[in-house]
Amino acid sequence: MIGYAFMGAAHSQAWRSAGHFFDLPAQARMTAICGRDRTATEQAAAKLGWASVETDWRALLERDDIQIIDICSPGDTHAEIAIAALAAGKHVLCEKPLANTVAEAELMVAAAQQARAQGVRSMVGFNYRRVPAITLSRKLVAEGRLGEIRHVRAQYLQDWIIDPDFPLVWRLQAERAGSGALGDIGAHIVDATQFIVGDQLAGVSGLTETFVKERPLPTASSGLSAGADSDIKGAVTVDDAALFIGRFTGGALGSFEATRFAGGRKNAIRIEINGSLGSLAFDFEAMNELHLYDGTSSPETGGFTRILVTEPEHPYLKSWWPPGHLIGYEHSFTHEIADLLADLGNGVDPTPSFEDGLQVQQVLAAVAESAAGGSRWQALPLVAA
Ligand code: 4PW
Repeated sequence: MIGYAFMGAAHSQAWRSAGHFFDLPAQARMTAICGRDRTATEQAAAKLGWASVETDWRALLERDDIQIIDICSPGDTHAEIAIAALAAGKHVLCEKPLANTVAEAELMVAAAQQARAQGVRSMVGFNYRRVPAITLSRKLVAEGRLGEIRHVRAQYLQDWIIDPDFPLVWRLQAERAGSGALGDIGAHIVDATQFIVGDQLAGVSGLTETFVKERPLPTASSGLSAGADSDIKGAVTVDDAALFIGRFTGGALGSFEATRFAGGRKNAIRIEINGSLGSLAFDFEAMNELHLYDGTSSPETGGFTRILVTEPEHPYLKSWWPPGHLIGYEHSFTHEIADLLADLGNGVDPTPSFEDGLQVQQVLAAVAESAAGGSRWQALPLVAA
C-alpha cells in the first residue's frame, strides 16, 4: 500500500478485516506500506498492521512477495504508479478519482487493458458503491421497482474548509488533487448515481466557485483536519463547490451538488431517485437505511417506507452481525477489498474498472469545462461499461 493518511488507514482496516468476515478464495497478507518519511511510515506500519516499510514505491514493484498494489496517495501520483505497477505485473487498486486529468486516465486505461490480457487486474476505489443500501438501490432499480427513471438528485455536502484560515492542504491544490469538491466528492455521487440507475450521463452543464481564494500555507502535511499554519498565504487553485445538471442516456434528468461549504454538513451524501412507479431516498448520515416509495401501493398505506438495511438478505450483511446490528463507513472499504480479493481469487475482472474511472473523469472534466465557459452544455462520449 502506498500512503498512510486517511485513506491509507481506511484501506488498512479493510485489508485487516476482509478475510475475517468474508469467505474468500484468496487471502491478503499486508506485506509492505510505503511513504516518503521513513520514521512516519514505520509508525504507520506498526499502527496499521503492515509487515515492512519502503520509502520508494518503485521498490514495491521489484518485490516478488507483493502481488497487489493499493494506491492511497494523492491524485498526482496515481497515473505514474498505476501504469508502472501494471507493467510490473501487479494487480492495482487505485483510490478515486482515478486521475487528475482525462489524459492521465486514458493512459491508465490503456495500461489496464494491456495488463488485463496477461491476467493482471485493476480496480478504482469508489467505496460508497459498497454501502449495502446503495448496492440494494441498484438491485431495486434493475428489478424495475421504480419503473422508468425520471429524476436523479444527488448531493455530497461537507464543511471542513469553511474557516478561511484553514490551511492550503494538498486537497486544495490543483497540481496535487486535480480539482476540489468536484473531483474529491462530486466523483462519488457521479459514480454512485450511475451505478444505481445503471446508466451514464450523456451531457452536463456546470457551475463552480472558489469562495476563499487564498489560504495560509500548511507547515506540516495535513488531511481533513487543520495542521500547523504559516503566516504566508497561497492561492487556492481548486473549486470549493461544484453544481451541475445532467441528462442520462436513458432520459433521466440529474442534478448534482458537491460542496465543502455546507455549514453543519460533515459528510452528507443524499441521493434520491424518482421513477414512474416509485422512488428511492438515501442519506449517508443514516447509512443503514433506505427509503422506498412504491407508487403502486394503496394511498391509504402509501408513502415512503424505511428499510433497515441490516438483514442477511441484504448485500454484504450476512457476513456481519445478527439482524438489526448496524454497520458504518469503514465497512464500505472492507466490502471493496473483499470483492477485490474474491474477483482476484476467481480470476474475474473487478469493478469499478479503470474504464469506469475514466468515464467519471470525463464527466468531471466536462463539468469543469462547462463551468469555465459560462455553463455551456457539454456532451459526453459514451463509454462501454
Ligand atoms: O473520498 C472522500 C474523500 O476524499 C471521502 O469519502 C470523504 O471526502 C472523506 O474525505 C474526502
